[in-house]
Amino acid sequence: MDSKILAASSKHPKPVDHLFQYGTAGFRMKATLLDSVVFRVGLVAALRSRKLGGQTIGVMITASHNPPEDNGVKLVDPMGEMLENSWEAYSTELANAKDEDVVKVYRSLEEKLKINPDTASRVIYARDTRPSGPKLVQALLDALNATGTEYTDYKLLTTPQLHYLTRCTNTEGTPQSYGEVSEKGYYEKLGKAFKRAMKGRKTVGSLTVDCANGVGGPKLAELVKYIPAGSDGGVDIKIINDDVLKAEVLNHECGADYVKTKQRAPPTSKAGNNERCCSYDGDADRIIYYFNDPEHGFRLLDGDRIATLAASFIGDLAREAGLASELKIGVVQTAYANGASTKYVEKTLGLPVVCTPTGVKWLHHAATKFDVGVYFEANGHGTVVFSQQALKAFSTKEPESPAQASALETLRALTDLINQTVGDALSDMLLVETILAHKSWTPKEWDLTYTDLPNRLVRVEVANRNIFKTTNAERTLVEPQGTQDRIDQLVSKFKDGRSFARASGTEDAVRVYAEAATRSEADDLASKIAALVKHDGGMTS
Ligand code: 16G
Ligand code: MG
Repeated sequence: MDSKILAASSKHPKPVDHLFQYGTAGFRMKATLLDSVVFRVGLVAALRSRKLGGQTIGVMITASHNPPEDNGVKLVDPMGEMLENSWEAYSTELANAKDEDVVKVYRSLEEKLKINPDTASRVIYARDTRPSGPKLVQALLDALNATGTEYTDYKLLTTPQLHYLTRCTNTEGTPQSYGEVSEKGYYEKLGKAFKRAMKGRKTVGSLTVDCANGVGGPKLAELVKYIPAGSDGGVDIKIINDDVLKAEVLNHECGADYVKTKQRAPPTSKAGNNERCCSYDGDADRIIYYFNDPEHGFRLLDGDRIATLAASFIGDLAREAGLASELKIGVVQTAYANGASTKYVEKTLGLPVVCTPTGVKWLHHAATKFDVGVYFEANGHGTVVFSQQALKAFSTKEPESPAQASALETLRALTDLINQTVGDALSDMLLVETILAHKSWTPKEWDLTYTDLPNRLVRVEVANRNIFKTTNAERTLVEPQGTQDRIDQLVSKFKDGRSFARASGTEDAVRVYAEAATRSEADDLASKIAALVKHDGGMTS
């Protein structure tokens, strides 16, 4: 095998002097720099699969909401979860090995992790619609062939579809089976569950879906074939921004990230007042809702809103089903969650909130500690996970009334409708539509559940962002010394003030978040903290 790996590796030389890092979303950068990285990620996938006794590992080639010229690669663990933390470091190590050391590092990892090279290794993979995808797939294939890995190429998929298929593949034929191992199986599962959850209800008006000109477009068009129209107990979907042939339009003036950061609908949207709209990101693992309020203009219904909506609905169903005392239901957020949403969950819904560092893997992990764990980042990435105990309770509890029976059936339908492996824009969208239909809510009524505190996010460039070290789920700085005290002093002067600074995991910058009772106070607090961070970060402005 050594000579095969060496020969294959020589076709994918590493750019000199480039330092790669497996970050919160895998490796991500200009596609032209990624060839050697993808090859080596293929080697890591083979090792990871062998280490886990030949279970199937997923490899996704995508750069999500980044511009078209970027690409990225990440690994999916057997149950459809993000790659285990310690393996991020092994991936980074192999990605940075000198060309002549690739085999040596591969073997040393094998030895260190006690991996039997004779164990079978299996991988499934897919990519988004970027033009650089096919070439990078070739680099991956060269690694899989050199390591004698069995593989299935799923071609174009959304990231959450690959997570779903990874879990289905590894649970096929077991009591934990997660669904049929095919893309069609995914649509069928969601379509059936949606019908069961809606129980003939209608959504009001239509839903305009902006697919960011990414892979979500063709996949949503496929899903629509499996879900009933509005008049039939489903939803009328209008797809926009679904051009995947013109590479340059991907994520351009559209998509979840654009809508969230610009606080406006894509210019291509023709939706009228009070009409539901949502935007996916480039690989359809994020979703943001919004609408135009004739009185107040553009209104964003972000990840915090989806989390509170889901938690309130599932909490009510659990009570109606007589399961509230048996099941621990909770919400997981990051420090970016609006303070008003946290207060709403704790005070109005009476549910616990846990805060974790940024990055889906942390939220997901914390959510699995609940029987029903609802997690969302404000940017629209999230889902709901159910414990084995919750699944058992939903399927074995004997209903004592028709209302209880109905609540239990809806809960069971939700466990199939929700992609429990990772945040999934298609599945989350059907969840939101189901809840709005059950509550007979317009987007305006959803928006009125609580009032967001005005907030501001600022990106601050500093000499070295790595000197900013945090604790307390990124809400408190431990270094540079004294900075946190000065932040606290400033914050204490603002009504409902809250602010934190953390080094970005994806860009060379520090992000400052601030919220306060009024718009001008939030802006003022943000700019004061930003100036402080810039100063303490070693740059005077
Ligand atoms: C990554 C994360 C996303 C997070 C963002 C923060 C995943 C799959 N993606 O895109 O959840 O919000 O990083 O970026 O975990 P930042 O560290 O630059 O603020
Ligand atoms: Mg994404």
